[in-house]
Amino acid sequence: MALTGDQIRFFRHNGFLRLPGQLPEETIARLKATILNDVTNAVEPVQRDKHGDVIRLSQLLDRDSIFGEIATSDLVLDSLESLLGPNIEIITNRHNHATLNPPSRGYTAFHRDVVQWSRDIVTVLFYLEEATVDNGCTNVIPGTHLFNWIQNEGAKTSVEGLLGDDLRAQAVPLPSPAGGLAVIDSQIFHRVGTNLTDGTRTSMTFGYVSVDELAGVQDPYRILVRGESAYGGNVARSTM
Ligand SMILES: O=C(O)CCC(=O)C(=O)O
Repeated sequence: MALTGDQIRFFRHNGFLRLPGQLPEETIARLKATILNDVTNAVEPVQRDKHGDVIRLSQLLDRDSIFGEIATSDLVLDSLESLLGPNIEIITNRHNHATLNPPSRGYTAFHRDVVQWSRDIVTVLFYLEEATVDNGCTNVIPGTHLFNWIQNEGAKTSVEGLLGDDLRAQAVPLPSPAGGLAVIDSQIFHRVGTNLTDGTRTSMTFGYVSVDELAGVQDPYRILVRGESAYGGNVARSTM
């Protein structure tokens, strides 16, 4: 569904937005079953916590066609078009993963999804289980996507060490029903909440960008999912 002007303004101002619409129960069940199968069989690439438990499945788009089907469905792209314009690519080398957030994971740090504000992306979170304050829903610090004077250290996306208590105190939880979707500006300070329950809190995360009008070559890690790869650069090449 296309976003309203107020939803677009809210996103630009605050750096996050709950998207309209919800994944149907049957889709959630298919996604969860596929994820559970790969977790049970520890199909690489996976990330584990300090106890050796799988906490993340990477490279979802290579695992099963259902992931691409849902990540590029009209439910998602119709809303993203309101933010990114008609030409949209999905990113395969950032996000593209499922997060289980088991209680054993403990505290996770505030981070940005990309280091450079001029290379921003938007991140869509697909909640496959209800996300609550207790089981570690996403936490965001509203408006901090505009705080580009707080510079990440080197190539690290973590900003935890750079945050003062004054800013940390502004964090808000983003609970969601199972099947709910949220979009964040990837420069916003955010973290997966701490899971204080016995269960998991499974989500999928995909990153999207507008087609880069100045890219002379196709980035092999980006796949056009809507519109066209419209090149708009000047013809002349500088010799600088
Ligand atoms: O699942 C979440 O709550 C957030 C995920 C996230 O921050 C990430 O994958 O970078």
